[in-house]
Amino acid sequence: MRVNIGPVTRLEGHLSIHTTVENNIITEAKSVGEMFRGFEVILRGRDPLDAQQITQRICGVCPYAHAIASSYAQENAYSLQVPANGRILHNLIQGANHLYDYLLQFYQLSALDFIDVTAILKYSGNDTDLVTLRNWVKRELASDKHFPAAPFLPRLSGKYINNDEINIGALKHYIEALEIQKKANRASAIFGGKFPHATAIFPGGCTLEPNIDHISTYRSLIMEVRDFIHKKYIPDLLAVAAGFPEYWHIGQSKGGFLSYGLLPFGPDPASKRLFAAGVTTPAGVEPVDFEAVKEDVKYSRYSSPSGLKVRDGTLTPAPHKKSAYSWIKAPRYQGKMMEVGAAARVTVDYLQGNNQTIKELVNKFAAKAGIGLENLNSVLGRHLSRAISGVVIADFLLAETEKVDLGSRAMVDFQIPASGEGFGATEASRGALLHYIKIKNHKIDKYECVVPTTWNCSPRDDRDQPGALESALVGTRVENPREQIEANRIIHSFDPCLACAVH
Ligand code: NFE
Repeated sequence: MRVNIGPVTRLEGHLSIHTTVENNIITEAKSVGEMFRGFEVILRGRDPLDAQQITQRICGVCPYAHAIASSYAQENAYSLQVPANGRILHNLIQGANHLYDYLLQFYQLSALDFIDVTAILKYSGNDTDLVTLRNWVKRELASDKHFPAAPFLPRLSGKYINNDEINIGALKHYIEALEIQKKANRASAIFGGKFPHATAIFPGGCTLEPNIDHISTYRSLIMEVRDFIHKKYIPDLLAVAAGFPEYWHIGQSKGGFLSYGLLPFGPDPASKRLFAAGVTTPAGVEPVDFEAVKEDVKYSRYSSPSGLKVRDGTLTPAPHKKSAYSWIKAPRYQGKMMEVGAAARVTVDYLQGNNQTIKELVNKFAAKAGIGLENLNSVLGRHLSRAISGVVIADFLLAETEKVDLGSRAMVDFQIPASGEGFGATEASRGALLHYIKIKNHKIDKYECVVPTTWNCSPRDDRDQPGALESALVGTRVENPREQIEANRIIHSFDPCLACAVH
């Protein structure tokens, strides 16, 4: 039986999954990116300093990651020495965006796959938000007219958590999380200028000169976010995990893990990072080589050559290409499929022995759940990895604020050379993000972005190997093949962003 799930909701953009189901098992899955964008084409011939602004418009969720990757790439191309303050402000902007994004992903994009919204019918308190929600849900369920209580109902059929206290508590936190996300975004905007699409992130630092008001407001906002992560997000996630322990084993991708590392401790992006870079192999973990990244297009709607290295990348749309089924390219590392994202970031860091706190948190939660490191490659593993990342990043950001040298510049002066090239790599919330810039006659000659969801939601490559999400879906048992709540849980655990994937 063939079932097309799509467009999948509770993610960014236009993703469909074409599944084949036999005897309630998904035997084939095709990840279909349904839209073309073409930012790399837009960038050609422009002033290089447009890049960190224009690439932010790839996405309204992770714009800062694109600005940071672009800034690193340009700093590499211009041989810039960034002042310590500049890099700290980059970190403060980018790190707060990760915190916002993890809360958005858990509460708004995933929690309702597990939490039973109909439990709100039993709510008898007088919290205004919950009373409103109860009335919406009641009206939708009681009437034969359709009053969708979006985004809560309608929903897919399946098992949900059977505990009113957990369900109603999580629904309350769902609403509170929106306010907390706003605080994380305000924190980013203190130094970035605004959310989304920061004006102040530049190669060479940050155009804002930090003062004590900036620092103290930022700290108080991050402390509130941190408090919410510890007191609400983690307990809610653990309650979901306790109700669905089988999801430590469901949704495993069948390739390796790739992470570029996140949040450098020093001004040079090559300095030690809070999360280490690396690529997993059957033997352990190895350093990353950007030259090993190539993008295949056998099943992508492009007529440009397949298997090109990042520095050689080109983009010629071919909407009617016969073999193709997606607008997403298929990046591969040494020809192998990789999963990127929080689980990759945490696993790579753990295997590198880079950050002791990450190791301790993984060990603590793994012991509690009775799982091992390898179970981070699962639906719940991806969620847990985001929560662990949130804990570590919030503490890092507070420590970074102590290092700001008030009265010192956050930006270096520079001239753009007539020609040059550079790579910039970071971790967006959804994973490994690489930008490449080539400059000729003071203009952008080539710009390439290899983006997290391009890895995770890629179609098959030239050797017919599936992408990470495709591989994670195959073999999954679905109770109701027409709806596939199980597949939706897997898709959401990757937190796809199709705007980024097709860029
Ligand atoms: Ni549009 Fe993004 C992140 C990037 S994902 S959200 O995180 O880069 O492909």
